[in-house]
Amino acid sequence: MSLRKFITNKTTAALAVLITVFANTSVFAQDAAAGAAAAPKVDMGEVYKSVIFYILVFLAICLFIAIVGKAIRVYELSREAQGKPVGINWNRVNSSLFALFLVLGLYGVYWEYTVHGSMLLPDAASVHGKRIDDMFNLTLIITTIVFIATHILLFGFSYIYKYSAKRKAYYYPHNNTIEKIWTIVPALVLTVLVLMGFLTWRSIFYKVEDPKNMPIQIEMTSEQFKWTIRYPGADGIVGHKNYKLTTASNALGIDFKDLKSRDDQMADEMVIPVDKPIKLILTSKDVIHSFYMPHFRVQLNTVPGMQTVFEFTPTKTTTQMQQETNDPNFKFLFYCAKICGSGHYNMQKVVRVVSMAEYKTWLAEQKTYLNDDLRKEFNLPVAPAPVKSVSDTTATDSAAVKTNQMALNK
Ligand SMILES: [Cu+2]
Repeated sequence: MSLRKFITNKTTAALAVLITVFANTSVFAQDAAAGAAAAPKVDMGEVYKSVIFYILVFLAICLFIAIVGKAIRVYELSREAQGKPVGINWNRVNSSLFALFLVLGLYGVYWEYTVHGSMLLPDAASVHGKRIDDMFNLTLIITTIVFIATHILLFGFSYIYKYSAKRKAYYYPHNNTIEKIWTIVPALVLTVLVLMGFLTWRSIFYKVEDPKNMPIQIEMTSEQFKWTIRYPGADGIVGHKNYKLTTASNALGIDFKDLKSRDDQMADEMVIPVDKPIKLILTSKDVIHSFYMPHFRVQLNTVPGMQTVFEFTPTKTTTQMQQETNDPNFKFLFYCAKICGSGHYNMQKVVRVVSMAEYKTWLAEQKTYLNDDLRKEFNLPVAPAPVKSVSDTTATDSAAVKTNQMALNK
């Protein structure tokens, strides 16, 4: 059997299979129609959800393209047989498609920047965030220029230098000047970007602390699937913790033998004063999570068995941000940015940036981790009974409130 005959046989066989499939489907369709007539409640919307429907649509499109292709081929062969010049100049068709693609593509870039550009995050609300945004913008401008220039060249050349019987290709194998330009220019641009990135990174992570403006420590502990916030209390230092001390009443495993732990406070939300450095101490109880505060351009992994630290200074209060974004419901949030399990989506909490005075008032109201049960557990003297009729707060709370106020007033 000759190859041609073999291929023809194969094609016939394939067509036969296709026809059988379609014939069967139509039989099914008739059955279904009959069924539908008997029970008028069949939901036709279901048909469009089935995989088979989309496979059939795909096959129909393929068949349509194949038929158009064959028709064009027949047209060309008939012209050839009549000795007429070739009907369709495919080089011109392809090159025009390239040109069209370039125009559509560039419009797509413009559309992306103008429509989706506004969906980027608002201006950074922290000191170092401004530097990160500047770097991001500079990188975006440079890459956009390069992207547009190279694509105009790529598609433009394909259009301009399409095959023509009137001219011959010029053999041009090498040019040192061009080689130098396209090696040195990207190398310089990349060096500048990498150096800027390095210096920005260093300014964020290796800054020298100002003894007159020491950061406020806040410890964040991640676990599946929540965050626990610990404020340092009056001494300004979060105390030791040890996972071996973890009990039902001491979920963080705080070591209350450490004096620095005794005044540590718990909080439901993260409240921080504006224009004051904040030192985040990030830890994890189970797997790796990622602490992420997009508006402050803060993101760092929390790793079980070690502490990671990120220092930043918020520059805008929540109220200010609500005015800037024209959204009275605007809230700063922090999230987990590492897919850590089924409840990952739920790992977010509110961050409230307020004035120093508001912060002090709020902090004074937060409870300490140490309570009477834990005092017993750690063999610590239980605090004296509260003075009657003074307030409803417990002795521990009012003691903590007092020490905090004393410390903040210093
Ligand atoms: Cu997560």
